[in-house]
Amino acid sequence: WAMSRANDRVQQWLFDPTTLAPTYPASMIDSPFRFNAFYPPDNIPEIDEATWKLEVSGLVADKAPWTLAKLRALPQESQITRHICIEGWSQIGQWSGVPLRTFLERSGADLTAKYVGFKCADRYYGSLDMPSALHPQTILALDFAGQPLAPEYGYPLRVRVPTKLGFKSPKHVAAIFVTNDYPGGYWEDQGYNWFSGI
Ligand SMILES: Nc1nc2c(c(=O)[nH]1)N[C@H]1C(S)=C(S)[C@@H](COP(=O)(O)O)O[C@H]1N2
Ligand SMILES: [Mo]
Repeated sequence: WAMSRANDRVQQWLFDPTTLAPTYPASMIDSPFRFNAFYPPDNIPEIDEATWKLEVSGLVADKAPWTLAKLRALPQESQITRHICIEGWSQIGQWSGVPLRTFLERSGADLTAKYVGFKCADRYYGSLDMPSALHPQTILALDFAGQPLAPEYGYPLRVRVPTKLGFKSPKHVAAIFVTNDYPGGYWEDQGYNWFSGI
């Protein structure tokens, strides 16, 4: 763990917040797209759009929860990027949604804080360093392949961070918080490197 934390510090220092992950033409999109989670597909959470809300807490001025309609009213960004899983597979997909930077700015988040954390409907959780959270390609994805996210791909909202390994992109996000206390993550707390840039 000490070695992994030292590795995190070097990776954070090397990270260039203006370098973009490669993007691809629509002809290269993989279909069908692979599902992955820490459980089999029959355990995918069932989420009701009518009652769903995104909670916001921590170092944020506006803690009012967000509805899907409110998120869709924000500027949207679409990108075709490669999702790379630490388990040894990768696929190209198209994700669209709200840049996390835009969301954090509209929420009055303290952009000098160290971390942005995520809690998910399936008990998964994760976190990003603030420079990665503010990276122009880091989005709160609402759509996959031009359609609202299917349940297996993280309905109704997932993070998509093309500059990091796939486990750094939580699906089924239910809450976002901004903090200076290291939040860890589902796989990070079992030994995966936290920064995990690609
Ligand atoms: N909520 C949640 N998010 C998650 C996971 C998970 O189990 N639960 N698995 C992660 C891992 S390891 C990968 S590779 C991707 C898989 O995303 P996909 O199903 O869209 O391919 O989701 C990531 N985000
Ligand atoms: Mo993964």
